[in-house]
Amino acid sequence: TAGIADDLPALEKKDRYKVGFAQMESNNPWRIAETKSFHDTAEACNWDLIATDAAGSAAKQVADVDSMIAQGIDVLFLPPREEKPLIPAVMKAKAAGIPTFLVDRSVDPNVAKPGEHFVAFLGSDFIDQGRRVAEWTLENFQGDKGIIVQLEGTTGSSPANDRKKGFDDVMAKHDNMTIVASQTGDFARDLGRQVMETLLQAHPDVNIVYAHNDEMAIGAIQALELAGRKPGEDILVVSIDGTRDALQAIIDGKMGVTVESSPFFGPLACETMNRYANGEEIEHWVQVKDRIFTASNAADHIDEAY
Ligand code: GYE
Repeated sequence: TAGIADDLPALEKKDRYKVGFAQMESNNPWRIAETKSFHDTAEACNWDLIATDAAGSAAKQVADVDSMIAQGIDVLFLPPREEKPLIPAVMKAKAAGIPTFLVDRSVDPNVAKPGEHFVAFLGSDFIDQGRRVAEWTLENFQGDKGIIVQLEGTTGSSPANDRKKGFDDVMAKHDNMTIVASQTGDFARDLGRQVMETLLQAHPDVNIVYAHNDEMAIGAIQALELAGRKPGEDILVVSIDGTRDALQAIIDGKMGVTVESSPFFGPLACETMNRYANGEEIEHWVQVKDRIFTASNAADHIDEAY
């Protein structure tokens, strides 16, 4: 196939493709919606889809990619759980001549590069998501001094790194805003709840909670309510994703905002892969544009949420 950067494996044009999707975990609605999106796309895009679930283990995710390579996939879609541990998987796929597209998370760009080791990253601008949450918070927080607790996503993952950076950079410019604690909740509801319980004891004066995803925000709301706090009244909860439970929490007045991070990657994966097979040069970052959900529009979007 012509027109493709010399050192990337090409993708032959075929009627059907053997496609690998190496999911990282399935313990939350976001991941389940993403996997479903790949399954839903398979028929329309003429894929024989091999989908695996690494159950939250980067080591298993690497092993899952190994076994897909052994099964002779034509193309790999990989959401790397963490930025560094999945680099060997990207390198092995390239060595095996399999074009790889990273979806929804990326790897350490100093080591594995789009256009060189993998074709492209398909996903959101996580720094901008963090920035937008911070800006919305600055505009809508009612008190004088913000005492902020941050619940971080999976340590070493690109969205956790970048959602923190975007938010922290904006808040650093505002003297009335203090981040008193920032701790991982691994993007999981239950851990978000547990971490919030602990942090609430250390910082009872917290009045803003920024969670890197909706699952942790919902967990935090549960912890706050158990402790007798009133999310939406005496504490502002802000987050990222746009899940059904988060939109409902916004409608119920318990959450202020969620900046969208869509899990529906199947159609974009199909389209990008076909462009590549046609010999088109693919931009290194196929960027997804995110909406913002607040009390003014949450009800309009809850029916399409997951
Ligand atoms: O926000 C989170 C999920 O990588 C963009 O991972 C994705 C994030 C998403 O666990 O809920």
